[in-house]
Amino acid sequence: MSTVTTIAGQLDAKGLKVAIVAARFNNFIVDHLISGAIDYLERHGLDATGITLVRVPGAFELPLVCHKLAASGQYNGILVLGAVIRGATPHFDYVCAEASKGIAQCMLQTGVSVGFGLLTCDTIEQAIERAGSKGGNKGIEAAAAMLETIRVLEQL
Ligand code: INI
Repeated sequence: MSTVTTIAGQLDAKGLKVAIVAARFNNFIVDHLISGAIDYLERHGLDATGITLVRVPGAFELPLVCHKLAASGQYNGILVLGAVIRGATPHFDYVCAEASKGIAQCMLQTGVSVGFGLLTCDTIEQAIERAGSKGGNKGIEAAAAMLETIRVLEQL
């Protein structure tokens, strides 16, 4: 193992500029993802002035705004937060598919680290579990992944 060249990202957010794009739909869940993510980033050295929060109507609007922010060249990373909860119609499937596909495309097209903090849940209970209760907080996990990837990309 000693001869293996290993590139890994430090979880140090000092000096970065990060944009958080968050859906207002299901805000009672999304607000917990936002506060968890901001708390995580600040505890890892990011000054609050380095964080820009952009609100969009719903998950379907996340890719467009994510792409505009990433392409602006002003941010080291983008964190996408939202919650899609299954209803009585197939609407859920279309919103989840387009949002996740668009967010992945944004990351690949711009080369900017994007944290994927979009909950896709069958029930409200599943969403609550993942927004700061027994399933942890997916906003924090996505912030950590975005940060680690920023620091990896810097070394490549
Ligand atoms: N948007 C969400 O973020 N979560 C949902 O659960 C959701 N559902 O279930 O409908 C949702 N729909 C709105 C969608 O994202 C768009 O904002 C809307 O279609 C207008 O473009």
